[in-house]
Amino acid sequence: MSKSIDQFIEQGKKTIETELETILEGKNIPKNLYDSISYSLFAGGKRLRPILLLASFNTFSSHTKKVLKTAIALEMIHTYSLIHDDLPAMDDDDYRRGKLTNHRKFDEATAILAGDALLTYSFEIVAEDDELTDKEKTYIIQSLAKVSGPEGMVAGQILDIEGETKSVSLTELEKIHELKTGKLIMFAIVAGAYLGEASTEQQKHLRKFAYYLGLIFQVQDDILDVIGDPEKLGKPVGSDIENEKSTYPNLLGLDGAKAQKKKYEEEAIKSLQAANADDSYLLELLRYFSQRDH
Ligand code: GRG
Repeated sequence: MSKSIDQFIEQGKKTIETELETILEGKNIPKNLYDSISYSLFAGGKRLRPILLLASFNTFSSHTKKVLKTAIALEMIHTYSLIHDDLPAMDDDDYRRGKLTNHRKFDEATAILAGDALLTYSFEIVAEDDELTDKEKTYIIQSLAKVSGPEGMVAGQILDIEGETKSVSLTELEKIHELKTGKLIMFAIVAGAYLGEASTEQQKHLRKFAYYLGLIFQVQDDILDVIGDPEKLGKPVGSDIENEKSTYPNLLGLDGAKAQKKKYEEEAIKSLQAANADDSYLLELLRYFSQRDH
């Protein structure tokens, strides 16, 4: 680890942005759709998932080029999910990352189609990736579909919507987050380890690490909605309390949520150690996730 974690994140972000710009250039996409896609792809996302994938891969291999297409495919799926999550039929949000949401900037039909395009294009990118063997492509395409599909992120989204009208237990809340946000995070870690040729045993422990990391990400998201800085977050805070949403602070209180986060951190570190991967950026990213302010 020659770079500090901040340098690693900064450099990873730049690498991902360049790769995203390159892949969109020269594509024959109708102008309005292109504008809508790039508006959300370059709206200031933190690129956490691709950075996690790079960190996981780099724990076992230094040939970063091998995972770049997989990393941007993942970011595209994440971006699609946010565009659709903001739609009137879902969260009906006007702002994301301090900017108008896609359907507010363009219109609803364009936003839906931009999401559809990002989702489908991500699979095209992996299928055409010359860096991967056919076996690796199949693995990545199948895993990406699984984590984002009806047993993954989409399942989490519907459970979350249903949960809005009833109170849920901590176990149910964990299930929703494991699916809705955790699965893409899990993909980043496990696919990075797989492509880096980590052993099956290491992948098993890293899967567990990723599970807790996903929950840490979500508790912190909920905590930020209570005590976060709206300027840094690019959105107003307090909406979860107002909407009586099932969140960690609403369920456990603010201190309870912080204590729960600490429990997840301890479990995550144990798994990282079991994978013999604690001397890596993954440990520092765990702290970054837990303490992030936006
Ligand atoms: C529409 C199928 C479908 C799924 C949407 C992930 C998701 C499912 C909705 C997002 C809802 C949300 C805001 C959850 C809180 C946690 C979260 C995923 C925040 C956004 O991720 P960041 O902080 O986003 O990594 P940036 O803006 O940095 O890319």
